Amino acid sequence: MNEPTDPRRRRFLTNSLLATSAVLLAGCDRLSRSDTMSRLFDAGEALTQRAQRLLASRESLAREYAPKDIAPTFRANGTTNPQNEAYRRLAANGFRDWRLTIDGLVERPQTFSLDELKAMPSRTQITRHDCVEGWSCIGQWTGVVLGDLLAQVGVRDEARFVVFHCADRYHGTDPYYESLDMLEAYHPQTLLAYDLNGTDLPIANGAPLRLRAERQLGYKMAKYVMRVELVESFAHLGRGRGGYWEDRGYQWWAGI
Ligand SMILES: Nc1nc2c(c(=O)[nH]1)N[C@H]1C(S)=C(S)[C@@H](COP(=O)(O)O)O[C@H]1N2
Ligand SMILES: [Mo]
Repeated sequence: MNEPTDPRRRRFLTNSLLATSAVLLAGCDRLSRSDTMSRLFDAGEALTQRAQRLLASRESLAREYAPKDIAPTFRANGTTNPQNEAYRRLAANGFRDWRLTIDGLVERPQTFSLDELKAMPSRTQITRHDCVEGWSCIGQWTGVVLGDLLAQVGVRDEARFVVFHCADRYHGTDPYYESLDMLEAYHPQTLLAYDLNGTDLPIANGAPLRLRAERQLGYKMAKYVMRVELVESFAHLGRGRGGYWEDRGYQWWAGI
């Protein structure tokens, strides 16, 4: 993983690593003082290894592909054309009046136009999208690194999750939303993408802005993102499970 440059991001990652090592070291210390507990010590060591492997895998990059691997058309799924009046008006005007809001547990709540997001440093990545329904598709995404945006608004220490509020109601039911923990939010491949395969993100794939969290299953990757909210808990949202599909029985943790 790239060395995080934003101090808040670096502090978060360092703290979570230190907290984990402190717990594990404390455990090892205690065990090593007793000579009758060497078998338990071995177990402790195995636990340390497993924890380190888990942490390492949470920091690892998703595989990136070559341009020749890009699918001719990126499949669309779920909502592909939001019907609500507000969204349709924004789309009819080429999203010139669209604004992304970032609020909740941040120091400086802010809105961004599409042009403002496009003027920020961007990242481009070719990755494979995996949907639980049993299909995959490789596409090239360009967008703002979510961690850069979070640095601009200043995340408060109480924030534990980033919630993505979307413009659509899935099949006219409840508003679509999703959430990530801070480690996933600060991952270098986690983007708010406005470009697919070198052109503006099509409406079918989430125009004007959608989440890419490349180590997660497809349903985490909120399309039609209107608002990013930093929260301590998602108990008050939807049915309290952290996402539209989570509220209907899917796992909140959708790592792949
Ligand atoms: N707002 C919103 N985001 C969404 C969905 C949706 O219906 N609405 N469907 C999810 C699912 S299940 C998948 S697989 C991907 C599909 O993204 P795609 O249409 O670009 O293939 O978007 C996810 N994000
Ligand atoms: Mo999906």
